[in-house]
Amino acid sequence: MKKLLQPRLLAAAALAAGAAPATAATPVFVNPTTPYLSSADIPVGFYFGGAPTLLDTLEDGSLDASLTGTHGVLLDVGFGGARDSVDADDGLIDGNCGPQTAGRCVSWFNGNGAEGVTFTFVGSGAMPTAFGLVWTDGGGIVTFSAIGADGQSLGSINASGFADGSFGGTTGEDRFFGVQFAGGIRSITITNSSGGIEVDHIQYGAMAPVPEPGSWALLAAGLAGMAGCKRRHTARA
Ligand SMILES: [Ca+2]
Ligand SMILES: [Ca+2]
Ligand SMILES: [Ca+2]
Repeated sequence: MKKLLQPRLLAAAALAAGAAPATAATPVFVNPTTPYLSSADIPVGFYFGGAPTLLDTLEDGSLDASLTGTHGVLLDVGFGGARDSVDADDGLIDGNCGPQTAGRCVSWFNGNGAEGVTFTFVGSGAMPTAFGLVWTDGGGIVTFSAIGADGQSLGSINASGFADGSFGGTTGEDRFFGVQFAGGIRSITITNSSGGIEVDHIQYGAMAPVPEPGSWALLAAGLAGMAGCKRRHTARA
């Protein structure tokens, strides 16, 4: 409840100050600049209630049935080359998760980074309103984009400067990319401009509900009332 109330109060404060609140029609892209080493590094507030509906580490050797992956392949234990999984997937956050470490360290790989990889929601029920993954290897400029429930583009973001140039399973470069959109997200795509691309921890869930316009007015009025009470209390003191 605390996580839900805080953004509402902040938004109400912004509204009182004359700023426009976020609307359901505005996709929000998230790309932290710190490493994603385990699910504990999912950005705070990205999912309503704090946790995704699905978090696929790929460690069971398959992609969840509610998703399809286009371009590339699942890199399981049989893959002879380097794999680059999220650090904690071998049970130990130690700066590495690949064939040279204990555990499976499964990920998803496409040797053509410019073609990239796309994950599409094909499950039953409502489409996700928060959808993300973790980039674990590649090079150049990374581009993350999304398609909405009606097939429309939700836009994209670019990021660069964090790739370490190693394909040996190192994890300090690994980054979360995600998008929130109240209208529903059908698919996400990630590419990079140099070499191959590898990703892991494909995940989705629900974003926090966006208050209706009437709720904004009530919240703003409530905030103004609280400020008035504080002023009167201060005047009596
Ligand atoms: Ca590890
Ligand atoms: Ca993994
Ligand atoms: Ca890596």
